[in-house]
Amino acid sequence: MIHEKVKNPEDLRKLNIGQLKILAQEIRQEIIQVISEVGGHLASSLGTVELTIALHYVMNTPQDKLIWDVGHQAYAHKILTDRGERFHTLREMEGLSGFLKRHESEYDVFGAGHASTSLAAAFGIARARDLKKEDFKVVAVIGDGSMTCGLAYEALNSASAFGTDFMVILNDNEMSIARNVGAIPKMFSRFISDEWYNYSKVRLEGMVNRLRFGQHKIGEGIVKFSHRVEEFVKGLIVPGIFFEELGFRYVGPIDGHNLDVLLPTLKTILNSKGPRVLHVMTMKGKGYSFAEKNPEKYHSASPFFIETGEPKQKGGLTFTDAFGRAILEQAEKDERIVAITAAMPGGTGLSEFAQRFPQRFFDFGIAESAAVIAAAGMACEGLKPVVAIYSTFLQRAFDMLVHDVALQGLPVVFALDRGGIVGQDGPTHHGTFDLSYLRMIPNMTIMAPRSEEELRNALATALVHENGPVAFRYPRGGSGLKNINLERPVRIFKTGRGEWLRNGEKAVIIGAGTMTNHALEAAELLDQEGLHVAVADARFVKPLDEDMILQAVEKYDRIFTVEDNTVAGGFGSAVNEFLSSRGVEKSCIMLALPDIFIEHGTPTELYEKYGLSPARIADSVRAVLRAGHDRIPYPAASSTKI
Ligand SMILES: Cc1ncc(C[n+]2csc(CCOP(=O)(O)OP(=O)(O)O)c2C)c(N)n1
Repeated sequence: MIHEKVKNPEDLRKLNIGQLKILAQEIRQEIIQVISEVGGHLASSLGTVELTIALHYVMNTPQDKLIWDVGHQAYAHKILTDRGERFHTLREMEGLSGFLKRHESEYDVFGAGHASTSLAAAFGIARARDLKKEDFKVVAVIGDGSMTCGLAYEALNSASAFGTDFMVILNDNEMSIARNVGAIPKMFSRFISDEWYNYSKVRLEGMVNRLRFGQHKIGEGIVKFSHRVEEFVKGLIVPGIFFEELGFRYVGPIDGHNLDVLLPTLKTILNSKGPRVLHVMTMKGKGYSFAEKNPEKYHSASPFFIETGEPKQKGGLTFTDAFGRAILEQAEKDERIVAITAAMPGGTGLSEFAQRFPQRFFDFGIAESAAVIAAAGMACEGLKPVVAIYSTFLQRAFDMLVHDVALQGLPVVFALDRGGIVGQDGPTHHGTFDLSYLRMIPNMTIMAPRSEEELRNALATALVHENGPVAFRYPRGGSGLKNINLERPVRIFKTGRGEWLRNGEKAVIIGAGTMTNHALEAAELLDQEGLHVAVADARFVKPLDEDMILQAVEKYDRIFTVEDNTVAGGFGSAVNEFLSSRGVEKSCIMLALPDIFIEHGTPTELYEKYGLSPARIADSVRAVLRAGHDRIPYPAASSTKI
């Protein structure tokens, strides 16, 4: 196996083109094999195997800087940069990260997980190089999906104004997670369907095929014919008028799976100067037929059987499913309801809504900020916008929440999926800041439903709320609770009212969201030891159920709060702020995530590590009640650095 001998780009550069082609096949098999076991971003990574090989081959990495966008397409990059032997640990706790991480490898030049950052990062690195009078190449790879985000254009705008010497690879597979949306991807595909392109492609392939890649002579071959490729390259500029107008030299599109074409073209463009774009066509899922046919399904796959493509485990009802159903149910009754997503129609449960109400469905692409402002605009005109975004990606639109929605008191509903710990996608994807960043915004109402049924009620409640925005956040997966019935009549919650779930003797745990379920389980464990604690569901993180908290203070010696949000400014913080504002001497003991970036691992592992599993909650309560500890020590700040 060639790939066992190729540990890093230096080894790679010793291979000839025939060996590179075999290596590509081997890496592809390795990716399919490992992802079928551990799950992960299969389709995107299969699409970039040749591109990765070619880039490391022609660039002098790690001295030259290669910057990937999102980082979900970088599995081949990991395998080829001294991490091949650990690749099977991908996404496992303490194993390799599923994204890019500066602290994992010197080849991971810029950490990523959120989209559309690579161009600005590359610009910054290239400018720093120039100021320091250093000499290396900078290449940023960005997907067509990530080009739907304004950040990419902000970077292009500055980069060309400074005449920055760096190269952009537009990795175009005509897909975001779902089919790409909007005018810009359409423009890219016009380049491809151009008759002129087809003519040029034939010309380039003919020319490159005539290059002689004899054993070990690939470098020579490229140099010898580079002037002809250069000539050809000039001819390719015509369709890139868009980039050209932005001050970038445009080349392409070329076939991103054909090393015979990729290598000489990359080399030539890499060695030229100024801001430049190479447009590369790739196929998402390339080499695994199920993923080629259904790239959306395999964008982020859970473990699957290679032969059938079927998932190894079938899940039950999820919060996302319940949200998808609940919004359909509401939309049938009220035609002012519109649904908005930012490139995640499937992930947020809106696929069926999109089919049923295409006129009332808006996918903005990876443009969370614009999506939120547009929702505010719709609310101005009396529509009822429901913005469904993952908690972590709404961070992108923080100012829009403040300035465009809350300040104007507009009734926009935010359905925040993937709140709390998401698991193996790790620190870039955990939704562990939302209660804090939402709570500090005036006019904001925040709910945290603890079950799929509560989520349905939370949506109904949010839609009748007319004074300002309402957000409700819920985790990845399902609550696993029995007796969930999504057919019962919906309940409109009284704003700022929680619910007592069980009585106890000395202590009470007040939970936010699904952590309330962990609290209930913890209480059952403690029952067995003769310690009876009460449990309440806060339901609203803002406004707080102040009466409930005051009752808790009166009735119980000890009050605990539990949440899967950072301890900094979250639910427990809110309770303590309230207690202090009322001059209550007691404070609550906050069971929450520590003020660090939480690493990747399964939710079960992470709840256990950070004291939020039922058993660990019970440990904390026991330590306070039995041993008289006053504080629960947070785990040492071994913060994950990305
Ligand atoms: C800010 C942000 N919003 C949403 C996502 C979720 N997301 C991950 S990859 C992706 C699609 C990216 O498409 P593209 O750049 O074309 O890469 P491809 O997967 O097609 O290779 C999306 C929407 C994200 N990572 N970051």
